[in-house]
Amino acid sequence: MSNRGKKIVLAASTSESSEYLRSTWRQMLLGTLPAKYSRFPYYMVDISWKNEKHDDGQAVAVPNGLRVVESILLEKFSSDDIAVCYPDELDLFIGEDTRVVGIHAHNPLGITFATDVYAHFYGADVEPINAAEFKRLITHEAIKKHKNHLQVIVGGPGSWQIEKKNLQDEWQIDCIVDGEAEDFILDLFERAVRGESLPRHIDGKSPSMDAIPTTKNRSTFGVVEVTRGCGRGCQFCSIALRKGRSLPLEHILENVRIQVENGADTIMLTTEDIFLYEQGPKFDTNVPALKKLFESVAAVPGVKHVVQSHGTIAPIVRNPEVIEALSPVAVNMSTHTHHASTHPENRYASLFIGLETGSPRLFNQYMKGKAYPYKAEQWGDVILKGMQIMNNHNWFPFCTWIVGLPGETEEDTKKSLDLLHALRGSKWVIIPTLFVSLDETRMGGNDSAQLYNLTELQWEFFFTCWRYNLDFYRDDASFHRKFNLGVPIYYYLLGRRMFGKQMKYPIMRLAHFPEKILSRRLYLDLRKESPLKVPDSVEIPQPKARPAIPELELV
Ligand code: B12
Ligand code: SF4
Repeated sequence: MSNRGKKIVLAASTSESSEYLRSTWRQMLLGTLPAKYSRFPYYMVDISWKNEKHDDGQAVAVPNGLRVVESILLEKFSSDDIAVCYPDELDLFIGEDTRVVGIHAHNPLGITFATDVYAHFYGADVEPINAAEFKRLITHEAIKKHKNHLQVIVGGPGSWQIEKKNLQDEWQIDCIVDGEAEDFILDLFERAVRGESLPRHIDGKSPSMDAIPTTKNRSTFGVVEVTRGCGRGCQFCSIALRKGRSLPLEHILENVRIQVENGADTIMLTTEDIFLYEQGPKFDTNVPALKKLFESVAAVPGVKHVVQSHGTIAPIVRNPEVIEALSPVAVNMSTHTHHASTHPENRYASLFIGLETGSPRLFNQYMKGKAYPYKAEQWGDVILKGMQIMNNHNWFPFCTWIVGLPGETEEDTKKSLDLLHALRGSKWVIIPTLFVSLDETRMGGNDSAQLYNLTELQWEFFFTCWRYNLDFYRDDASFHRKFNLGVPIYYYLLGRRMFGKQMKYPIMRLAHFPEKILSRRLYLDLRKESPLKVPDSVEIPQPKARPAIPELELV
């Protein structure tokens, strides 16, 4: 190509576009594993961030948000004016005619929940693969070479990270878009194409649902949005105040068809909470509508697999029949398999669920809407019951739990440990994360938790989670032998120096040290049964005593 380039180039990093082995888990690892060691066969897990591209060099799959941007731009610009690519192909598309480069940022520096933790185990200044790949994109020579006649716009759910780290000027970003952008994308890009100066920062607002276009090309993991927003009001969450709204079924199905036409065989129904879909008042789960959604998506010719992103656990306890109703699609058509599943092909449905804490006090303070219609004091029971219902139907959730919420006391951590003990033997993954203070949330003024400050109890919580995960996912004796030896070596060479002695006994639990020894030093004794039991049922408080839905100003 004589390189005059495309007027508009849209790009996403390789690691945020990756759908390697159809594994969301692997993509999440790219957000956490250190780039420095990425060339070593180090991680004992098969990862890659190489992506498929079309013959002309354009990307096959990029994050859904960028596909929405592309779709809006196509309302005004010709497809000849726009290219969507990964960093390695920027040279092909950026040239004399290029006026704007739009970049998607899901988690560009790896400083959000769950990711701002694990790279640090390898040293204080180690950056995750995701951050290295984003840097490779934003500092690409092709952008620098043509910067005098183009403007750079960065948007996406992680764009805030760039401002937080003061990198906007160093990376020569003209405009950072934070939040939903449907209402102004066209105007913004038209201004950039005309060479007008752009605002340095734009805060997006929730658009009306009919402003959300169907996409025109494939999204990573076959992501198809089914709802926007949430409204349960958790104070640490950036989506908390955006009211939950559903996209019309026909819009969803059109997006599914587009994914399939462009080569996807797996659809990820994407939402903050799948149970919000076509909900009734006060978060009433609409089981018939959900069933129809799942069945309609599954019936689109070419769809082989259906997976879902996020959900909350309270609706499962309130309406257990929803799990039964969705299982014929969610389990039978899942991409995930595990030998603990009783499905004939060992399939299981995954669902990302934030469990966050076992402390009713912290729960009540920061996130009581998450349990609605249950009360904060019932949160432990809701988790135990919900887990039982899911596991009985071969749903093995992927859960997160926040360590170091502001004001967390030893008593709070013990409550979390007690609940963790009771969850032993569940079929799940539990990822401990550290509290991250996001500017745009109501907890934005707090300090984020730091690994270096964790107490022995918090470390115990952290490594007990990973011990569970290891036992559930890697019950392979030779792996365990290597791993068990590696842990003390790590502790004495690096861990002790970086995180102090309070890490010692907790990390030995990860290495399967005998509980007989550990129980003298740690809070939990895993040889014993937990005194907490799964309740037969969890009663919804009577109307008068029902917890109020937290006072929120929803947008
Ligand atoms: C699907 C999904 C995933 C999938 C697929 C991700 C992918 N690469 O495609 C998986 C499961 C792999 C994943 C992983 C992670 N995710 Co994720 N994910 C989502 C989810 C549920 C949907 C994303 C989506 O497609 N939304 C629909 C599109 C339309 O929205 P959007 O991307 O925000 O795009 C809009 C605007 O941002 C803007 N925009 C987007 N791109 C661009 C580009 C330009 C140039 C412009 C101008 C505007 C613009 O316009 C769009 C229309 O309004 C969101 C929650 C949500 N509902 O958004 C979480 C979410 C984005 N993920 C999040 C996180 C934290 C992660 C992880 C770090 C792990 C984790 N703890 O969950 C990893 C990181 C992965 C990595 N490689 O680093 C957080 C981000 C928090 C934050 N503010 O930093 C969210 C918000 C979930 C949450 N509530 O915590 N994720
Ligand atoms: S339930 Fe809470 S954490 Fe989850 S999306 Fe809603 S407000 Fe955010």
